[in-house]
Amino acid sequence: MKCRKCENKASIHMRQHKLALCKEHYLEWIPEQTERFIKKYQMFTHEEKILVAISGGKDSLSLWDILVKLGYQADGLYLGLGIDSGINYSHESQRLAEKYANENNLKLHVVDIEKEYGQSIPVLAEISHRGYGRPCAVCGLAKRHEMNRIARDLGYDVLATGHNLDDEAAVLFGNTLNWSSGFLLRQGPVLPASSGGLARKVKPLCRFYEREMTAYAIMRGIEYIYEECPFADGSQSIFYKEMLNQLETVRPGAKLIFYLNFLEAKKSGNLFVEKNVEQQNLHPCPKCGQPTSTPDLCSFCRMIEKARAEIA
Ligand code: Q46
Ligand code: ZN
Ligand code: ZN
Repeated sequence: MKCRKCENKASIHMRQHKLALCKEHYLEWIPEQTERFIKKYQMFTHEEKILVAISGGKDSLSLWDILVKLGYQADGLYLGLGIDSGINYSHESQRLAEKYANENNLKLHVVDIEKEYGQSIPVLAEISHRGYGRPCAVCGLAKRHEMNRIARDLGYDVLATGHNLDDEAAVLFGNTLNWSSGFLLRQGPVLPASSGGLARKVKPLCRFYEREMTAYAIMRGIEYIYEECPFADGSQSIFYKEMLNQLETVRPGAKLIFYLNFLEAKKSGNLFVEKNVEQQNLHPCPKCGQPTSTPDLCSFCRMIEKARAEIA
C-alpha cells in the first residue's frame, strides 16, 4: 500500500480513517492532528505553562515529544511510586523518563512518594486497607493529589496526560455499564480548573488509537517502558480494552465513534435529557396523517413513494 501523500511505501494503515502514510508523513500527521485537537477543545495556548505527567510509557513520552515539537512550553513530572516488584517497574520507567528528558534538554520534575510521605504506594495501600489487594485506588488518589500539588506550587496553568483513545473508550465503557452519570458528565478531553484550585486537566491524545501512539514512539525512536505496571494485569480496564478491540476488529472505527458520539451528545446537552416529542415541530404527514418531523411526507410514505417510482 502507498502513502496517500507521496508515492513511497506506507508504514501505517489506519482503517478507521481510510488513511495510509509513510513514516515521514506519519510523523507530520500526528503533531498536526494533535494541534487540531488542542485548538478544537481549547486545551491551552502557547502562552500557558504545561505540566506533562510522564510515566515512562509510550503515550506520555510521545505527548511530551509532540508538544515540544509544536512549540509549547511543556515540562515533565515523573512520580516515583515505588512499584519495584518483578520487573523493577518504577526504577526502569524513571530511568527512561530521565533519559528522554536529558537527551532532549527538557525539564523533568521528579517526586518520589516514599521520600515525600514515608512509604511507597504498595505499602500505603496495604496500611490503609484500600483497594482489595490492588494498590490502584491509592495509586490513583496519590497521582491526582501530587500532580495538582506540583502544578499549583510551581505555577503551571494546565496538567496534560497521555490518555489515548483506547484508555478513554475503556473508561467510557465502564462508566456506561454502571450508568455512572457523575463520571460520564466529567469525562472528556478537558476538565476545567476547579474554583478550589485544582488545575485544568487535558488529554491531547484522546483521539489517537493506542497502536497509533505505539507507531509514533517507535518511528520517533523514543525508548519507553514496554511493560505495563505489574498491578495492571487482570484489571477491569484491560478486560474492557480487549472487548473493545474485538469489536474494533469487526467494525473498524467503532471505538472512535463510541467516544466521539458521546462527546457530541454531551456537548449538545442531550445526554440523559429526554426530549419532549411534542417539541420537535411535528406536523401531520399530508398522505397518511401520522405525526412526523420530516418536512412534507413522513419517512414511511416517502419510502413507499420511492419504491413505487422505482417499479414504475
Ligand atoms: S494505578 Fe494501578 Fe496504574 Fe498505579 S498501581 Fe500500577 S496499575 S500505576 S495506571
Ligand atoms: Zn509519504
Ligand atoms: Zn489534602
